[in-house]
Amino acid sequence: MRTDQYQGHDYYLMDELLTDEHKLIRDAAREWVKKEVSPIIEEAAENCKFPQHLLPGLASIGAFGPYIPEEYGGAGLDHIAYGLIMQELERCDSGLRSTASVQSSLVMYPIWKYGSEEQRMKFLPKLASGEWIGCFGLTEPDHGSNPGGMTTNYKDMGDHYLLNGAKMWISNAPFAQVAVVWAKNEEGRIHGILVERGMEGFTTPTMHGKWSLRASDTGELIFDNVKVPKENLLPGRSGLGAPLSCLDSARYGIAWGAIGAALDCYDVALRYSKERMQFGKPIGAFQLQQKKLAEMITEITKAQLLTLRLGQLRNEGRATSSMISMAKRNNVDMAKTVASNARQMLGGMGITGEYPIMRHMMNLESVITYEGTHDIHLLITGMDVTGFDAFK
Ligand code: TGC
Ligand code: FAD
Repeated sequence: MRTDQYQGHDYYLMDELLTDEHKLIRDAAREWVKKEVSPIIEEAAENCKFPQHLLPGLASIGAFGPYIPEEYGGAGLDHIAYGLIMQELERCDSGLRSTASVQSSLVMYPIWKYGSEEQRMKFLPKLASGEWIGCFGLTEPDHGSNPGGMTTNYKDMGDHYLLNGAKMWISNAPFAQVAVVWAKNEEGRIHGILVERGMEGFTTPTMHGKWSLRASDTGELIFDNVKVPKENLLPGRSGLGAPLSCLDSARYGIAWGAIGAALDCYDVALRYSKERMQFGKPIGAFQLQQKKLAEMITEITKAQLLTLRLGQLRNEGRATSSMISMAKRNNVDMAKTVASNARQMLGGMGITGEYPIMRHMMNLESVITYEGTHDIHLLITGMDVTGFDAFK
């Protein structure tokens, strides 16, 4: 990959709406990414391996639990700061953002929100420092969009729980020390349970053959009569609403992250359009190429406005799940379109690893599928505006 020459794009002067702290955090994340990740990300994607040596650096820029209170090792920041960090990470690679958003929103968040004080003190500081990595097991081989149908279950054996079942498509699973697993009890009620590496009967095979999100490790979680200590059950909330509330936080981060991927594609295409000469002119001087660039920056700017407003509402506790669904769906779709047009603008060079666009395009195929597919989020909006539940 070439030197990372990325510069932010702020067509509607949105920086004026950010605090100095927001800008400081974003710029620190950007610099760290440029120095530590951009030079190696293409190789990581080619090798289909998350570069684990980046974990302490991710912790140092506050990417693990930015909004978790400092007493538990988090950075105690607001949700806009969280979003900006996710944007800078996904500007480089969606898999990098995935690792951080799973750790923050899907592992630290449920332990903080629904865990006991002992669980918080045991897990959160180590997760914040990157010493431990976590994963989130909701999806099963036969239950993806419909997690409420899950069959993973546990039985009360008196002094412990006995866990059986399997989860699939789990980010970070192959190297996580702890898994937040959603399973049904004997009454069929969903609870969160913390399963730790080393527990007998618990294995995490890597999933191979991905053409997308290759710089993120994905695996299965297999539970074969795993004895889980009773103190590992999350006591604070049960029912499907518990995991779905964690998804709200992660989907919110993805809405910001997708803007990062789009910004990178736009940035590369804009620079290329000024350098690449055809018919005696830079290709950026042709109206058809200008149309692509003008539409890209228009859509990016609309997404930036939508998402910053969502961040303000989330800071005030007023962002609804359906608002978050709208932003996740819109922004990922927008990023996919930007990436596709940017790739065309680079001609043949657009399909090579010398530029990041093809990698972003492939990554976004996962991003539009996980955390609720494009169509599931449309149905959530449809349900919100009509009052009719298309899932039932
Ligand atoms: P439904 O009957 O509508 O709801 C069940 C209960 O949940 C409540 N609820 C929510 N609570 C908090 N936040 C939300 N977003 C919520 N949505 C619903 C609801 O009020 C109800 O509560 P209660 O008290 O009445 O029981 O549930 P349903 O079975 O009809 O399903 C609804 C649907 C389809 C929207 C939901 O299942 C869904 O969102 N499906 C998509 C599944 C999904 O997103 N999976 C993601 C897995 S994790 C992942 O992909 C990580 S990728 C990470 C990375 O690498 O970045
Ligand atoms: P399905 O649910 O089988 O959907 C197939 C198609 O049917 C989709 O187009 C869908 O939109 C459509 N469909 C389904 N239901 C309806 C309906 N009612 N109406 C209309 N259309 C419908 N999960 C985790 O728990 N933890 C993770 O860390 C995690 N990481 C992931 C990482 C990657 C790289 C990927 C690809 C997935 C990950 N997932 C994770 C799983 C992800 O959340 C699921 O893939 C996703 O929820 C969709 O489920 P599915 O793949 O089973 O598709």
